[in-house]
Amino acid sequence: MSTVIRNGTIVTADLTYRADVRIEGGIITEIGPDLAGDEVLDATGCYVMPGGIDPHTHLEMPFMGTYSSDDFESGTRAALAGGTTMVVDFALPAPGQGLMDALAMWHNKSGRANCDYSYHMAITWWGEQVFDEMQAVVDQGITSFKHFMAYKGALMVNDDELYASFRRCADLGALAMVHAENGDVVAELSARLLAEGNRGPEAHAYSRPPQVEGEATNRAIMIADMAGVPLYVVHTSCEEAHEAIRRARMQGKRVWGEPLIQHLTLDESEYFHPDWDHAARRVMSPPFRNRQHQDSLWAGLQSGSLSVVATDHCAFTTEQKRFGVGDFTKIPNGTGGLEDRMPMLWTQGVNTGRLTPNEFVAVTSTNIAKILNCYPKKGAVLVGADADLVVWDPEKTKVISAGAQQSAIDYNVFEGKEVKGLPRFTLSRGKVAVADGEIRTEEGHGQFVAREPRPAVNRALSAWKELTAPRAVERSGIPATGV
Ligand code: DUC
Ligand code: ZN
Ligand code: ZN
Ligand code: ZN
Repeated sequence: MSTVIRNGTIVTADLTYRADVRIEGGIITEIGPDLAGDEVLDATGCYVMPGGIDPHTHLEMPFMGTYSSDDFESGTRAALAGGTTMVVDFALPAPGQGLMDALAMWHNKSGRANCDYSYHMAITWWGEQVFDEMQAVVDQGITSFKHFMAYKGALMVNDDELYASFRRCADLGALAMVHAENGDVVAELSARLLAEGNRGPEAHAYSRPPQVEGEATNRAIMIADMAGVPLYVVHTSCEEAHEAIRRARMQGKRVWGEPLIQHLTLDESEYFHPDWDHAARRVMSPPFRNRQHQDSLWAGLQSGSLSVVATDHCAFTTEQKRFGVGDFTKIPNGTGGLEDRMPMLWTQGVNTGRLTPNEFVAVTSTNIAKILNCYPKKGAVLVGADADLVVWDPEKTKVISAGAQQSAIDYNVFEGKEVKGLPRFTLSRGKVAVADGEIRTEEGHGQFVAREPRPAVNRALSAWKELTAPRAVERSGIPATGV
């Protein structure tokens, strides 16, 4: 049984050309003119692109006294509806819990996934057990480790732990990742705001100003440099953090920044909405920023100083958000976006001329496949690659509305936004999961994507050898002053 995508224009991160695509056994087996197959998908007027990869999701995650409401079934269904064919979720050990134990929990949840997936492992505490188990995690194909520099008293790790874990990542050929916000300062600002009577969702934004993100991003970059490990900074939301990443990259450091579709398209005025629910539904960390920061993020994508657009999809219902009535620090942090990332970025990026279609493919799929070392299995339209594809209709429009979404929550932060550019077909390893808006997903179809470590690349920093292998200076003669 073969499937052929006919009459489309293939768009990859570096090429645009007319060709048909043949798929057999979930794999692309031929690319060329006038192909025939058992099942034919008409791509007339459409672009045939690598399916999106969202490297930042929190599905069914225990967090802030509850669980995020999209699980691997609804979350990956939302992903496919919007043209995303792979998600990378964060396996999150509770402090004190073993990494392999957490991994088993995540494998259990992801059995319901409709599309392929991988994980990053979070380092939420430090000790000999964590150090040892990091090797086992890498052996299981999970080669990226996330560190929270915020959420003091819960998930946060301190600088000594960060440095130790970064060193371990370097030795294992793994990628270090950070949520970069200064958790100590956030805790102080939050306490002060509450003491002064600021209890509403707008205080959440005041408690996490750009400075806390800029400081932590700089700190993580410097610590990663000293540890000799490549660094991926998740949810880069402001110019201060972007500036640090830009500078590091210009210095030849392997550092990547990931703006979210929410930060690119929604601004801080959302927190001043008179309706408490409206504002609280948009509480996430880092918070939405002002227009100057948004301009900086777009410029980063255009110039290449920022590499990936993700969602940090972490969906809570209105009822869950209301845990924080009277105390903004108890509003579960997180917003959805899995279904809307690709159409929103196309509409506000490609249709405005800020991004080319090829750049769109790079930042939604190919760049992260390379960073996470699963390219060209994912992120490519090549013979031998997985047939994770989206047939993208640039003329198709809709108005985003919670009533029509796949996500399990009762609202959408992009409600009312008009998008132009939507999937006609989304294919997960060759299986048509979405056809003209009709959802044909298959629970459990998704497979785990194991990734290899990359020992050569993480030792690219010039300072690494000197910093990790110091030699005592040999001197002769008697020192001029006492020893
Ligand atoms: N930020 C969020 O808003 N939610 C999940 C975790 C995070 O860092
Ligand atoms: Zn985060
Ligand atoms: Zn996150
Ligand atoms: Zn299947």
